Amino acid sequence: MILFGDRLMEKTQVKIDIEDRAYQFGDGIYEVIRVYNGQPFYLNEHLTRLEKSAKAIRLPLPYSINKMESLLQQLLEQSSITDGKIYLQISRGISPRNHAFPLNAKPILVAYLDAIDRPVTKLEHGISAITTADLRWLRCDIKSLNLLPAVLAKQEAVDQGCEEALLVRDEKITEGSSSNVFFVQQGKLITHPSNHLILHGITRHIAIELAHQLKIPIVYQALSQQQLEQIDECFITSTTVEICPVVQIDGKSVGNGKPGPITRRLQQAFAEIIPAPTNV
Ligand code: PSZ
Repeated sequence: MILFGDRLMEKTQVKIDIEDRAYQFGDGIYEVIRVYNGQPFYLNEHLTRLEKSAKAIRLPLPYSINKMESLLQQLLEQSSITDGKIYLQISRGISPRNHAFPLNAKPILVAYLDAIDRPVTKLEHGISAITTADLRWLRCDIKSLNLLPAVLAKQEAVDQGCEEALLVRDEKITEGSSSNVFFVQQGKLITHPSNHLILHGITRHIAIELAHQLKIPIVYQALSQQQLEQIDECFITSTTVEICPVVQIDGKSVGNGKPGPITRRLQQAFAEIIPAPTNV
């Protein structure tokens, strides 16, 4: 079932208009929310970020945060899926094609739930990454539907047999094509400051909180591509990939080529905050 506006309907009943601005301009915003054991994970944080993205592109949200929470709850309750991800997008609406904002278009919410599993093999053994140019715009903090540069970067990684592309702007690594990135050097975590050049990932924020709890020092600094030579560990974070070791970058091993001890401590701490099944 798909949540279309404030109604649940069969996927085959949903009609997307060819003049939907999400379709023609990528004019909209989205969120991906993890569901563990029937419970949306950090839902408030995702909806707060959605609200910020909406404000940044001057898109009036069609429903209040409370209303969206209850709609998403309905989406979860009618589904047999207990472990998955909710994709939620809001388009600026339907109007004859014209770049300027339409006067009377109504923003359209679409959300659905897909089953997914934790990426256990990647979490255990780590992934490989490449570096490539960050060709995105200057408001990467907005979770906008315009993903073409991210799509191209990810495909470049896949073409080289890798799982993620680390993006480089002005010789500095910003983030992954669909993840935030952290490095470990001499016992310290290094991550890009949360400015307009990166998405302020919810999982990044969780990793930072866990690092504080574990008394792992954090430096908010962009790592240059040259400094990659000196790092001991690397991991990426995202809603679906959680805290995932990166063991190879551009064909070179990170550290000894195995997930490092600080990454492992953070992964362990993350596993402990995943909601357990509730007894019914
Ligand atoms: O299922 C997937 O492949 C997902 S779910 C979320 C993402 C990918 N990526 C979100 C993301 C991103 O697109 C960029 C450019 N930077 C960072 C992230 C991580 O954000 P959170 O932790 O909020 O998912």
